[in-house]
Amino acid sequence: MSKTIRVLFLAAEADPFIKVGGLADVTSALPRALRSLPPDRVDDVTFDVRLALPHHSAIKAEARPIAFYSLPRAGREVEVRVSESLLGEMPVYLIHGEPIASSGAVYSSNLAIDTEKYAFFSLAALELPRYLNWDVDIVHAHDWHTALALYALLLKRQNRQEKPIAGLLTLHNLPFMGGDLTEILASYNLPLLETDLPAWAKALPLPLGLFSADAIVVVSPTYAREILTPEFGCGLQDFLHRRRHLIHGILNGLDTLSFDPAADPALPARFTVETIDLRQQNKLALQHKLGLPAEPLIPMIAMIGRLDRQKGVDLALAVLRKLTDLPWQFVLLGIGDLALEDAARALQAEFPGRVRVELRFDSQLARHIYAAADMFLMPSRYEPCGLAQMIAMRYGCVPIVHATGGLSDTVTEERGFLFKTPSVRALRAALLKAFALYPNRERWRALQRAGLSADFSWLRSAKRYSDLYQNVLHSLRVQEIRQ
Ligand code: NHF
Repeated sequence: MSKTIRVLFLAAEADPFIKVGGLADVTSALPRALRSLPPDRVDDVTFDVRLALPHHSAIKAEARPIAFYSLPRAGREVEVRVSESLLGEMPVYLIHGEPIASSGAVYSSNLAIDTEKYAFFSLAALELPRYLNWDVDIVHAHDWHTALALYALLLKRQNRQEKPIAGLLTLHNLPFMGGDLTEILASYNLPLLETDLPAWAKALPLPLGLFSADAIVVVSPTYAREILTPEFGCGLQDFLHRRRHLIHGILNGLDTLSFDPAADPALPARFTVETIDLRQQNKLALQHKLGLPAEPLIPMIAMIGRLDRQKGVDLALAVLRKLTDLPWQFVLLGIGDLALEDAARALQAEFPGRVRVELRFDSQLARHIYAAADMFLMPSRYEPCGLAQMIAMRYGCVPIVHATGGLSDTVTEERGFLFKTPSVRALRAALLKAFALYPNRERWRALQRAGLSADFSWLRSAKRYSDLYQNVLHSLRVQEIRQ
């Protein structure tokens, strides 16, 4: 018998509505991949997945009003206005209300304001299915911003108010846990339950979401193991260890239709595994565009993304300074930490003939760089999944990465270079290895071909989420029968 599982995704951002980081790629691609899964072979299951986002002021999408209700708070009512937009065929609900309107940025520098805004969003979004008469089975929250919804769901379940709904949390970045909820919970008349969380975490959104979730997905199998250790567990490792049976590592996918070197309009020369020699034209075009010497055989190293200590940008800049007796060119694209931006500018000023630093967000230039450079540096100190290394491989740019999180799970020695500690020394050794292999065209091509042929599609991840949804609903039913 065919069955539809209804899932409401809750997220702070989703491409193309609003995008700050990699989270937006996942919350845009995964629900659509789930919706387009062919019906399950055995149970004939399909997914009606929909997405709710805060109606940030920067969102300009067309939307039609569909619901209007209010949340009781400290003796008054806070209005919630919801409008519906579409992403392909998927309904996207944009939730509007005073706490969202009064805070301009998606993420501000004021954690208290963000906590207030996302608490309102989480609680308002949780009520939405009732107003839509949409009989939701699973609420799927992402990161700290929406984790409170799972806690509120658990409270409802304890009160046996409505049909039990399962709660799933995908963890994209453990260190970001949100701000103190003690007063906010009280104002919405929600109790703070006794939990086995450490004292400092008892009233933070992400830990409460982790406590409440029926399943926790971590965006790569390696990061799922790493968060159980003191080095990566951010103080929650013991708490998480007690829940390890609920934790699943599922690697993010890549939008392989959009990131396709054979069809990407941003590339001067498009290519496939068979015509990989055409890549050379992209390199020459990029050297020309950026005013670097047109040298086809010099190794070109690239780095693209947020300029952040997490990403190891400081390590990359330090290493290049130590390797100036070797020929290379370096292209850096991104924005972020002001001190790192200054350090990058300083490197360019010192080596104007071989370094180009483009301090901006430019997705078209990024695609050109992926399709032109020879080596892609990603010395992240930790990396829950990482997307750039997958794009790099798909575009024939050989990754050199710290063996952590999703980098370990996507970059193999057949496709790139891995080093074990995030240090200048280890990164230098890995770069030297890459430089030594680079002149061997056959072996270099083999690395590129292996990367280009790897399967990073969302279909693979969506199938794993589909199995997990079904298992979670099954256990919930079993729990209900037992109670
Ligand atoms: O890819 C989306 C992204 C990850 O490693 C990335 C990160 C934040 O740090 O899951 O979330």
